[in-house]
Amino acid sequence: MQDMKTALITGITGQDGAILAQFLLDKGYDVHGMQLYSATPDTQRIEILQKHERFHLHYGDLTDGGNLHRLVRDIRPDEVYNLGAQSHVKVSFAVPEATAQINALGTLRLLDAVRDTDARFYQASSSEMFGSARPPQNEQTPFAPCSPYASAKLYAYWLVRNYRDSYGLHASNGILFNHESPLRGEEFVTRKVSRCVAAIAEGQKERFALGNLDALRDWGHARDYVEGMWMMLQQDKPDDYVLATGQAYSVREFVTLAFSCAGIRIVWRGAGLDEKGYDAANGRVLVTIDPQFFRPNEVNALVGDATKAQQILGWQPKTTLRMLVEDMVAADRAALREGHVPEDEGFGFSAAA
Ligand code: NAP
Ligand code: F7E
Repeated sequence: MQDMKTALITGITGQDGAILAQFLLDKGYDVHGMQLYSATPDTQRIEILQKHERFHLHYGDLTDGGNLHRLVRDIRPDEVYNLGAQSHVKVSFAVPEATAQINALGTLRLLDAVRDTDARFYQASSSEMFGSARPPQNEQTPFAPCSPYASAKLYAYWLVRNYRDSYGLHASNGILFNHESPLRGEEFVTRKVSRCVAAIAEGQKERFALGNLDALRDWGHARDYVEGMWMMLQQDKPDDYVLATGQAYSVREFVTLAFSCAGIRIVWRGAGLDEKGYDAANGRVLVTIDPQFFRPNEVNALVGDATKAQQILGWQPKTTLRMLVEDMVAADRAALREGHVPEDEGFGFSAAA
């Protein structure tokens, strides 16, 4: 095919990498994904894509500059999507240096590998960079990062702008607010909740524990957001865009909604560490608070204003929070019925995380 484009995606095994890969394959792209070496690889999200003739996997690592240069030289991508990251905010307090190596210097290495090519570059910047800045946040809001994760992402954000201004690189920052899906990592709050609610609804679990229920987040569906990433690279000029729904919900509201999707009405009683969520039908405790899930520093409220993306890209989120939560809870219930055994409380969350 004459006009077939080639894309290189770092972080292909993650939520966004897998969904973006599918999106680009559907558009006729040749998709190359960079996969980290692991003795026990988890390629579940891309299993179905591996059968596709236009899907190719390469070992690579954002901490290895030579490897990135060779990949870009050999693949000669038209578009590079830098989605690879240590993406967990709380974990970044435990491994700040590794987070900086991957998220900050990793982006520098990849930009340098792309610098002398015609490839267009997408950087997975994050609403976390706004940190303690007052919502709603948009492209003009001053950044105030509150974690090693956010600080590393901010370094990468500025490098993208530096490379764009200094070398004329078509490099754009997508400043994305939280986006979720049934493919979301199990350590993020939405997926932890959808899995636990599914397990409770299927009679396989009694209750689970969470951290800060008051945090406000702007949760969208990842499939809407990967389209926005692609739209940014189709523009004549590179730029930076916020993608968000503009709607804020607390973690508590998310949990309430998830239970309602499973036909359970939850009521909240108590305050602070003593707050609990009860099954309104029988008084059973469903949710407790465990300080192990608190963070050294919390981002209280992230709510995005995506007016610029709407006006210039024509981007609009298509999925409501209710649709997203229904999708996630239904997928986790179906997985349990197919025989996936739920893990212990915490679902992969160790005290260190
Ligand atoms: P994710 O599921 O955690 O995926 C991260 C990916 O990065 C995984 O494929 C992971 O590989 C890979 N990775 C980790 N260390 C790496 C390294 N040293 N070199 C290369 N790749 C490495 O994250 P996501 O939710 O899809 O998010 C995609 C990107 O968007 C991330 O950069 C994230 O920080 C950013 N972001 C996400 C959101 C959101 O709400 N999802 C919002 C804003 C920005 P393994 O699977 O082998 O660990
Ligand atoms: O936490 C609170 C927690 O870990 C959301 C990443 O994709 O989005 C994500 O970062 C909120 C926080 O996502 C638990 O304290 C309560 O306030 O799901 P999360 P995040 O930190 O917002 C941004 C945009 C990114 O860029 C990141 O890569 O939920 N919370 N109880 C909890 N969080 C977790 N994980 N687990 C709990 O038990």
